[in-house]
Amino acid sequence: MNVKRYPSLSHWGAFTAVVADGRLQACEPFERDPAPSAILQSMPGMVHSPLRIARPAVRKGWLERREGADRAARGSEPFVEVGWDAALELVTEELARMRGQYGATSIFGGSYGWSSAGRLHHARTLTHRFLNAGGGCVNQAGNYSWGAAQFLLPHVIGTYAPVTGRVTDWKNVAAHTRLFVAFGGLPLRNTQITSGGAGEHSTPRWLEQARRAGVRFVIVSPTRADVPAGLDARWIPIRPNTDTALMLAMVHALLADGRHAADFVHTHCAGFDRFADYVAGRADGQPKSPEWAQGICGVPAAEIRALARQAAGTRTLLTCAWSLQRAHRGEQPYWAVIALAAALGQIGLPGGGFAFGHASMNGVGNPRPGVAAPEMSAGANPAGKSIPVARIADMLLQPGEPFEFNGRTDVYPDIRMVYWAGGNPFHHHQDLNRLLRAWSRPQTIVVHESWWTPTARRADIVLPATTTLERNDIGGSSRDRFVLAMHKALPPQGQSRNDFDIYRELAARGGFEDAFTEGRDEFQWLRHIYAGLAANWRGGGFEVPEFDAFWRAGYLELPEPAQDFVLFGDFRRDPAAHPLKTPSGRIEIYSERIAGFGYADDCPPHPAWIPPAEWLGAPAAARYPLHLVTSQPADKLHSQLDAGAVSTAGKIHGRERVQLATADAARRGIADGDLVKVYNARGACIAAAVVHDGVMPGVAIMSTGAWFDPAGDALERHGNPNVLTLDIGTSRLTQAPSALSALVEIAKWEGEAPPVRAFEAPAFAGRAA
Ligand SMILES: Nc1nc2c(c(=O)[nH]1)N[C@H]1C(S)=C(S)[C@@H](COP(=O)(O)OP(=O)(O)OC[C@H]3O[C@@H](n4cnc5c(=O)[nH]c(N)nc54)[C@H](O)[C@@H]3O)O[C@H]1N2
Ligand SMILES: Nc1nc2c(c(=O)[nH]1)N[C@H]1C(S)=C(S)[C@@H](COP(=O)(O)OP(=O)(O)OC[C@H]3O[C@@H](n4cnc5c(=O)[nH]c(N)nc54)[C@H](O)[C@@H]3O)O[C@H]1N2
Ligand SMILES: [Mo]
Repeated sequence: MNVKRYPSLSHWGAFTAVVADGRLQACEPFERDPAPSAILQSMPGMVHSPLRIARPAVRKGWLERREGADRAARGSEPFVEVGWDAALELVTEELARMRGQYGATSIFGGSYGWSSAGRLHHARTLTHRFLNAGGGCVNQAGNYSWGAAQFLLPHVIGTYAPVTGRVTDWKNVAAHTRLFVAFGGLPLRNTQITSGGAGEHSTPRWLEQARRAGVRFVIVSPTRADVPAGLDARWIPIRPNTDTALMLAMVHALLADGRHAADFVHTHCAGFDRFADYVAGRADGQPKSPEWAQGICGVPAAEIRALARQAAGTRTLLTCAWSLQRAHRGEQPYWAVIALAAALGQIGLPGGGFAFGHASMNGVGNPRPGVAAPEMSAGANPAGKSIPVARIADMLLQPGEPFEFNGRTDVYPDIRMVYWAGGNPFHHHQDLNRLLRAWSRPQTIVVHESWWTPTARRADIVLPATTTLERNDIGGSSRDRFVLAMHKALPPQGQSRNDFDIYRELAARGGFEDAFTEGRDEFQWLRHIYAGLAANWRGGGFEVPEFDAFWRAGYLELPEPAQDFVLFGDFRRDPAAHPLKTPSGRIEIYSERIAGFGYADDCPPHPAWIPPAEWLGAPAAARYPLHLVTSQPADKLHSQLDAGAVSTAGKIHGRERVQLATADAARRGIADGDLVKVYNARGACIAAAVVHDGVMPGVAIMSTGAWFDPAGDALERHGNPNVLTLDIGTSRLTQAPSALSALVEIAKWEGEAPPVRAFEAPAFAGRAA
């Protein structure tokens, strides 16, 4: 057997692809990775899976009647396989027709999604690059990961860099932090992933170093599973979406005890006094006391007081998982944690202050010099139009309607054509039954995919894309010290082509090939991207080999920085010399700018408790008494590799699991392993119950990622929780997704459950020339 080995990279880690007889046999973890992810083991099966899209395919009705076809038949009608030439001609004609008849803002090219770790062949970037070069499109602003933070934090601290990963680093934490309070916990499952790819899974070793250094951990979360195994941490169970009340009450306790940092809030903050008035209840008559908070968040008042005292008495770092802001009113916990950290007065001190996402992704807080990661440019969008990323269904359902966003009022464009490559909206969006209705609005939907995902099945024109293993690329992340060469290990499977080549050919047909390629082929682009990286690193004082040496070695490594990074260390030392990029130059605990937007009911000018639309204290809880938390899946990245060996091994009766507390299960006659129906007014899905007492009563937890498998009547068979989630913006300020604010009820599934069809290829109605 002729065995070959190729260096490669994925968002779940670097690896060596072992290939024999034209097939991927194994993915061996990168030798420099101390904690590789098991997700790698799903790749061999998936790369050669019968779910791969073999040839270009066109929905039958669309092929026959184009814009006259029944758009609601997407997903149920068979496909006709066509040759590449015919497929590319159809896409070219449609784009030209749209641009000619309706203009660039009739084409939605947001294409949100993760696609590959390789940066040249990053499908979403290439989609933007292609559509921008061809005249523009409607794009998306922000992301599902930390969209509320992205648009809130600049008003408060002048930057959103702390959610891109630049927070007080772990080395500094181990050396200086004594108390580490993690709202949303430290679920190590999430640190399997780095956007752009991890050379080294570093979070486990840094956490271990902090533990050995004697840092005490407090985990505030609705589930004990957010306490990493082996960490002797205190678990404080909390009702979902109520951390703001807990944080406000901690400030109340500090103020009441006179333990707050009166000097710091005076020298480094703006508007703390007005916020303190609110906390004291001087305006609304309601002191935000620990007793008040207990009634909301379920944490005993005495415990809130004790935590506030403990935090004030030692060096304390407060960190919030990104999940806290992926919820209705998600701005508030992020602003409140900054206000609490300000009251503690340790912002900018070693090991103190606030941070975000220390375990939301690998590499957050990883000590790394602040130089660039490899990048591919998408160019500017001549149409100059975008919507907040999570408002896609609103946009498709309400063309011409106004919406507010970050101080501006805009109007939803009238979308006739949707173009998607490298994302799975039937994974990532909320209230998928509503998205189905929205999806039936556009005339034409084009998708590039490698597999028959729920989104590919719901397209009119499907173009088969290669996977990372079938092309050459370069990958890396600004949170990781390694940059990886990704060698082509396999020929394109079936008739698939690289997204780059698909767009190059489409650009050629449209007469703008040079604008898309800038005259470079794959290797010329890799050299070009590398040259940009090398120049940046050399400017930072690092030695970098020539491209060919890098390509042969398979990777490039940055040394650990000599100096710790402390968030806002400079500003702390000298706020006049290092002002923040806020209107006052300080941390804005009260924001005049946000006050000017007039969003008082959903984003007032200081952190506040405003009940979310759905939470355990909402009126709807009488009918749907369980708060559904949807977390990131341990055994895959989002919906990627859901049909793979690692993910399918974790399913029960082929379905996603739902975790619930023993008392909640008993009350409903549900036993561990039972199939259940999880439902609310928006929809229902079938899941398998996992019953234990590591979940707070009143809470149900499901991982995202099961491929959407609707059976009609709003029943989803596979356990995709996004049929249940709420599709509204977090607030008019940031319009981010409210995925984590959903109430549900659960009942035992009686009788035979309909079989899961998610992993069957769609029906074909023949092949055209
Ligand atoms: N309820 C709920 N919903 C959520 C979340 C939550 O916490 N709760 N989390 C949200 C978050 S943070 C995120 S980031 C989103 C993630 O949402 P997505 O990024 O949309 O999810 P993925 O499953 O990663 O989708 C990527 C798709 O790209 C395809 N792909 C991979 N490589 C290539 C390629 O080279 N070319 C092409 N053409 N396609 C490729 C994959 O097959 C896959 O179908 O989900 C969001 N949705
Ligand atoms: N294995 C794996 N890792 C991943 C991903 C993946 O798909 N798979 N996706 C990656 C991506 S794109 C992103 S953006 C990050 C997301 O990172 P996060 O947003 O941090 O991840 P989540 O799993 O959504 O939530 C983390 C924890 O928050 C807790 N939580 C939920 N709601 C609340 C609340 O109201 N209060 C408190 N105190 N806790 C709460 C949940 O118990 C959950 O375990 O994960 C990344 N890591
Ligand atoms: Mo994300």
